[in-house]
Amino acid sequence: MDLKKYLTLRLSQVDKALNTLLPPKKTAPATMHDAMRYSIFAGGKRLRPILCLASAESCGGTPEAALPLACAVECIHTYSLIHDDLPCMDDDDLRRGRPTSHKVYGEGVAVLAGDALLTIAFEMVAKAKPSKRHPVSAMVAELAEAAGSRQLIAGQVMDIENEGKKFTPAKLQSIHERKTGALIAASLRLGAMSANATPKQLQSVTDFGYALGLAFQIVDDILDITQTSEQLGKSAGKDVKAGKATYPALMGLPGAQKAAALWTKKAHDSLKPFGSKADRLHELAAMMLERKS
Ligand code: GRG
Repeated sequence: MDLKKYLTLRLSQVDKALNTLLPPKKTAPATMHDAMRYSIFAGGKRLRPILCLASAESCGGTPEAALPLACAVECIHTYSLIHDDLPCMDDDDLRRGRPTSHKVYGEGVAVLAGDALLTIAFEMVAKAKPSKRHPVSAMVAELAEAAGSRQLIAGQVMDIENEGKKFTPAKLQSIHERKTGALIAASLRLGAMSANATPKQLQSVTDFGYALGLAFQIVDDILDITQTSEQLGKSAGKDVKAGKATYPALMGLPGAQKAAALWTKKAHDSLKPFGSKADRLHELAAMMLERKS
């Protein structure tokens, strides 16, 4: 199957599963379930869940077994976007081509929709089946750690605390390892765990995830200055306006493009132990470097 067909197939499997796993729109309190669904089904690229499913396949497992875990990482990701867009954080009006949650539902409901997506993610993990090496408790711990105060939230705190300050490349990297890399790595690790991955396979997908996460973030910084808001479905040019430290600001556009290619190469190299079993992950990494939104 070519990559385009693969992406369409996996995206529709993820969306179908999310539709089943999330409470129906009219379940009370209807505003809450409407708000959760509004942000989840706003048209995200579903990169993290697709990486989760592809990782399971590379480790010899099935996408079906990884599906609740793929949905869980998407819920965490969407919650982080809703909260990141709030007036008390990045104060953004546009996300996934639509007005942000707080613009439509008000701040209170938007905060709670994020909280509810964060919470239901763990309900979804609890529905996953254990593999021989990896009990469901290990999967819960995996996601909690990646989303928690030492990783995803740590990245956001560092971002807030360092606003307007001078950055070294090392500092920027450590923020993005937490803010972007940890959830991408956890997506791959959870897929691998559902497929009974060996410690060696887990290490490979972890290294792949962190390298890919950095490449992804550098490309994100580049797109922020080279694309329009319409193309991105979110406000473009915000980083420069907010005086945010970004890779192009630190090393110029050509330097950032080189860095993205270098991290993508590191990502590819991490998959060596898999041989051709990781072909799909290689394709996804190449696509993420070339993406335009
Ligand atoms: C508020 C708890 C909390 C955390 C915020 C992840 C995060 C930390 C903020 C989101 C904004 C941001 C710049 C995240 C970095 C990762 C990133 C580029 C996210 C956008 O991901 P895409 O492009 O989005 O995969 P779609 O909409 O396609 O899913």
